[in-house]
Amino acid sequence: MKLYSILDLGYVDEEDIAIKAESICDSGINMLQLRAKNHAPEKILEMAKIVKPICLKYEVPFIINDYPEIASEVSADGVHIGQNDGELDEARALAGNCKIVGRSTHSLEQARDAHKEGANYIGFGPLYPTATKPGRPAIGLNEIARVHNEVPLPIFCIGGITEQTLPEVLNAGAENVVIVSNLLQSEDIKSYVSRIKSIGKNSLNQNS
Ligand code: TZP
Ligand code: MG
Repeated sequence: MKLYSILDLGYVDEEDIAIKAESICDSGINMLQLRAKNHAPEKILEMAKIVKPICLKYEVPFIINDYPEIASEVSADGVHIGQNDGELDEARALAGNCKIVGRSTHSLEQARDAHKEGANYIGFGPLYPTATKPGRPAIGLNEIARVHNEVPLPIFCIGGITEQTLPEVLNAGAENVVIVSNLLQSEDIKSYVSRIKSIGKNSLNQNS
């Protein structure tokens, strides 16, 4: 099970991003995204320049949400694009040397389309209602097995995943997960991630 963490400025103060990025990267997560829905692009660029060397030090792939140009400018590993953020080809062209283009998907159909359009991975959710993406209806767990059978991409289930919900998410067939608020609000990120990883290892359908 890969664990994708999002450094979401809805939960982290701007002045704390370096220390948070360091403790997240040091915890054993597998990928980190910078997501700042209420900051100007110039500010996001500044923050990306702070987070990038930390990811490099821990060899954690670094993804920028929403802004392929910023991803290109800081030589991030990738960019993450929502359903309303335009074509993947366009994002890839703007993202320069970034190899990874991820797409948010909220249904099986969108997941199939993202594969056809050349996404390198998809987010699939929100599985549960979540304050991190207010107003976006939960899709539940029913399509998880099917999306894994039909879409040959790395799939990251997302939305309302916590220590408590993770076992049922994995039992429903999830291979990889994104956890945002539950991880950022945990008291000790390193021990939180080690508990999450051990839930992943103990799940029947996991081999890593
Ligand atoms: N896309 C779908 S749900 C979501 C995003 C960015 C937020 C997930 O956050 P949390 O706090 O893990 O529910
Ligand atoms: Mg977006």
